[in-house]
Amino acid sequence: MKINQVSTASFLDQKPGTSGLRKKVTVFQQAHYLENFVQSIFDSLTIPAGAILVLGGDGRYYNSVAIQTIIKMAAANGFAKVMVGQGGILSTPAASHVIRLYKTFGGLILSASHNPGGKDGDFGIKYNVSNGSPASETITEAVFALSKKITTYKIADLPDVDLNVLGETQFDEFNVSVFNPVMDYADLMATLFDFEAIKSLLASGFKMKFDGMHAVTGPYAKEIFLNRLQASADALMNCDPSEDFGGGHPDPNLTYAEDLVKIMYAGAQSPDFGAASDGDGDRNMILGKGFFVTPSDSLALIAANAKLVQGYEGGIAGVARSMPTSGAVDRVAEQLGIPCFETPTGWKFFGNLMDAGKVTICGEESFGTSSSHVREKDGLWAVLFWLNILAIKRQSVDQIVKRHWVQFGRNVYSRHDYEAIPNDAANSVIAHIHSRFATLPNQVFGGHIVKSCDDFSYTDPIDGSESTKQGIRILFTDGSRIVFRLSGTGTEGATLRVYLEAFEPDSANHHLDAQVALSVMIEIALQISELKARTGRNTPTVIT
Ligand code: G16
Repeated sequence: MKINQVSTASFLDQKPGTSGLRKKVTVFQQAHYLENFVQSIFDSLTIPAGAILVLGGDGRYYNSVAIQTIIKMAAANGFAKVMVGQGGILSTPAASHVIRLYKTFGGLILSASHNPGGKDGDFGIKYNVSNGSPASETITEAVFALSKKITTYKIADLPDVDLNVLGETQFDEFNVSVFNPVMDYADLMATLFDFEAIKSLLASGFKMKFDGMHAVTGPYAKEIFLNRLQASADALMNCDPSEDFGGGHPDPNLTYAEDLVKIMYAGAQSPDFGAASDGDGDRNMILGKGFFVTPSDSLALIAANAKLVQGYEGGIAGVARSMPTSGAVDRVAEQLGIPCFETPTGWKFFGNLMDAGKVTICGEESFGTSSSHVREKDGLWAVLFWLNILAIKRQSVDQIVKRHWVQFGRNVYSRHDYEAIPNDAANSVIAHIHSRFATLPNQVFGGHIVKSCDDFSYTDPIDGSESTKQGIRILFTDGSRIVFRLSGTGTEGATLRVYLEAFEPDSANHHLDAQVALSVMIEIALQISELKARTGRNTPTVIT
């Protein structure tokens, strides 16, 4: 096997964000851009003899080109074997599972998640370590530092591998295995959930609709829902992956999963349960008939009902949520007498807690929920968890949520996103709120008294690492809260996220629409931040 050492010049913009490096496809298509980043990852590692690399992605445009390059670079950098999902397909949670199951060295997942795909869309690459978790900030910072001074990369002179044919190809000491990306993951789900109970729910006239958003979960959904749970074919929509996600934006929320939302809000004939997943299969949205379950409530409900589900019937050790996620799960943890951890945004912060056995279930307001069965968030897992709860309770989705609120109170919650605003404008909003930190406490806004404000910092309780500047919190004496944070996953300008929360113990008010119930908080957020004047935006791009 001939190994070429190729001269290159560094790019200075290869800083990984919340979840890996995400850029426009055209940026990745620049000569040496992908190679530089992959070599920087490999150079940050000590690759032992016999190391196996798991490789795959969400099937978006440029996926298969990048895979062929990475296979050749892995061979040149000392990996003994690359395991690649057939067709280059591998959902993020399935990749995490396969990394763990086969005790591999780690994996590269090619995805820009919920961001649009196609020639003019986004591409991304993320490195996951041997426990299946996204690499820590320490690793991603090291990769970024190396990417700024790289001068050469290594690539083997090998022919392309046919990604569509299952099986092994040997090149001298190096092996490429094209494997079925669905089966191991589907088998894992069958151990966690009561498939017989879900099957009888689906056979009882209960109607579900799962929207694959033309993204990676399609093949997984077909195997699990059609083959194993015997759902009818019309339970699935948009389950054929395409390179540009059917021209859509594969983000499972009320704005971008528009077709599913229409079906679920069509009145009496709507299905009983609706769900969607994103580009790489780690996000989920849960809907009932004309009813949206906020991701924060979904997390709380899953934790509260975990004992009903076979994989968790022994109880859960603890829960964790990202800081901007509502405190609904905290109330459940308190009642269960288990710890609840508050981490910065990003799944990578949960890995250590899970490895240490402190946390079983965790989630984020950004449509992510999962458990220690993998080290990633897991869209289909959340959908199956809900179906399992529904199969046992035999109540409607909205009944289950409303009864939960009666028991625990309702953390009314909403997120307002202002997408693709100029970086300067977004930074000026953040700087302005910072400048008010000293004077905000004790001020009264719309009857709410500011208790404190800060920029969230986190010290990992396991390895002691510090993460600072993780979002501005304005906390009120009555338990309400406003959080301002800049997204770390966008590729165009800045996305400013405003997270709004208020606690409502009185069930007489639980029927209120979140935007109505939070209207005063929304006004306060706009007033304190001067967002409209500073960004020129009068309304959010997305409200969830
Ligand atoms: C990624 C991370 C999540 C994070 C989300 C939102 O999700 O994996 O942990 O909550 O980004 O990040 P931000 O608010 O910075 O845009 P995904 O689904 O894009 O991989």
